[in-house]
Amino acid sequence: MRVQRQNPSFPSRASPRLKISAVPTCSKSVPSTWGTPFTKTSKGLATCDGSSIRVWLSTGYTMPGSVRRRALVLGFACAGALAVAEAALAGNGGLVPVTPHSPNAHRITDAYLFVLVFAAIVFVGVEGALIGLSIKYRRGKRARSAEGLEIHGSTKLEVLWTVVPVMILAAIGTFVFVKLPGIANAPKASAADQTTITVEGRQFYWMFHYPNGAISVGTMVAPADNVVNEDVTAPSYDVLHSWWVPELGGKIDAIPGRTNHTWFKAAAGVYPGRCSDLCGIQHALMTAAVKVVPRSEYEQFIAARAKAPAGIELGREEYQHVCAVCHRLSTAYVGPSLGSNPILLKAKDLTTILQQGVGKMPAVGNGWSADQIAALVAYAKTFVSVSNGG
Ligand code: HEC
Ligand SMILES: [Cu+2]
Repeated sequence: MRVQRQNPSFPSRASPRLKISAVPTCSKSVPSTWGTPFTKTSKGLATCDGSSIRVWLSTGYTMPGSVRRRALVLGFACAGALAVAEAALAGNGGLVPVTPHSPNAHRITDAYLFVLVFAAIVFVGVEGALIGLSIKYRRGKRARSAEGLEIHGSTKLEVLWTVVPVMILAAIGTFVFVKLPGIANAPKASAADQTTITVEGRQFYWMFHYPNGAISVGTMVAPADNVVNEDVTAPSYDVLHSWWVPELGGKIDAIPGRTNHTWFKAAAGVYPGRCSDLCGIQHALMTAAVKVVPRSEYEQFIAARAKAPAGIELGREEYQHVCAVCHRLSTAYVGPSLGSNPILLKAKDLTTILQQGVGKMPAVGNGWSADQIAALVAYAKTFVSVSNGG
């Protein structure tokens, strides 16, 4: 028997519970007034499957038990997977940041833990009350149409849940404002106990400039137990990046044409960092390392770099942190393979490509000095093999 379609007319939402007795439990005799966007299936009529909050709201219709159970299991499975994924990624239980190794990073972790304690108490309190009260006041055997308890205000409770949050916020605010200056401002240090390194964010690599003019790419070398001031910037023609070495402090934006300041003071060690702004296609490979070494070793390193600015070591860094992000030697990747490309051996041609870009390749070497290009050529000579007659 075909049911003549009519314009949908929703049952009133004002008293949905009264409609219950009229609602069938399966689709065989679904009233044609259910012709809502939710129930217009290919069969043209409502079905028992799927969930529609609208239908529920307007009718009080409840999903069959099996559907509800499946949704519940799925929900728990998703929540479980999420919880485990976070822990697996973080490697330290997923609850706290990496172990800090610089005074400013310590303060950031302290602030995080301070807030976490309140958040945990509030979470357990609110969720506990939610679950407990849901169980305590569940419908149980009461009729579906029975009205719930009518509850009037509780002055004591209302004062409590106004005053306690205000006190929590005041405590957090005070704590953070006390800690903040120690995060932003580097401690005073004598000239011999500090240095300033410029951190330049570029698509898709980090370049470091040292006080004596030396340059490194991808790995920053810094003196141990000294205050290291970082001037973080990006060239005016580049995009936004964000310098982040979690163990040594917070994120700081590398903004084209501007300079932001941050600092760290760490014991010897290697601390991984990365760009934390989505800055383009190979953003995920925009990684870096901060290698903290004894002051004498640091002095040696920058002196050697400044003396031989076209050295093969710089070339290797440039290739690995700039070119290898998009190129492979023998297979095409984002760009064509470079293993037998003669351009890499000719400083002049290479300069043109790196400073102006070519086709879809951005001008990754814009602003590089002749020495920097010579360093890349020197390194390329160790792996590029050009067949004769090519
Ligand atoms: C962001 C990705 C990216 C980076 C980084 C990159 N390239 Fe490229 N490169 C490309 C793409 C894409 C092409 C293909 C350009 C086209 O023809 O559209 C290319 C092409 C080339 C070519 C071939 C040009 C030709 O006409 O034969 C050379 C040589 C080259 N790149 C060298 C380099 C070197 C050296 C570096 C490192 C300093 C580098 N590229 C870094 C993406 C990149
Ligand atoms: Cu970036």
